[in-house]
Amino acid sequence: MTDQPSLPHQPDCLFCKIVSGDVPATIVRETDTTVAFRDINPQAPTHILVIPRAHYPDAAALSAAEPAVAADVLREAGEIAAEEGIAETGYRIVFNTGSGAGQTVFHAHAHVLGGRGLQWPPG
Ligand code: DGP
Repeated sequence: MTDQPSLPHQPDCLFCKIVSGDVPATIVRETDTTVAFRDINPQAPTHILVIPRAHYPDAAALSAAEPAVAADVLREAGEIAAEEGIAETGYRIVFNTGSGAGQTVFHAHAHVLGGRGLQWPPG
């Protein structure tokens, strides 16, 4: 049996705890590299977070270290939009990056938002 390389993990990270099942969440999809779950404080009728299983503090760090996993996150976001029925009317994928942009959880995540009209520019 070969050893699996361990994923980057931060014991104190909320989203790492969702990945491990130590914090409950409403999971909508999972892959070998990603987990998607409903946001606890939804900002739109559909508001789902897609995260890598591995801990990277933000989308820039994820895409620099693991571009294929960053692509997995984006592909999952699109699949979820189709499954949730928001693809036809339009939806938004948001990566808040840095506290000045509103990032509060420092484990890379894509917000998938839709089901209502979305304004531009965002606040
Ligand atoms: P951001 O502000 O971009 O870092 O987004 C973090 C999101 O995480 C925010 O929309 C709320 C959501 N969130 C925070 N804590 C929890 C939690 O315990 N469970 C779930 N499902 N979502 C959470």
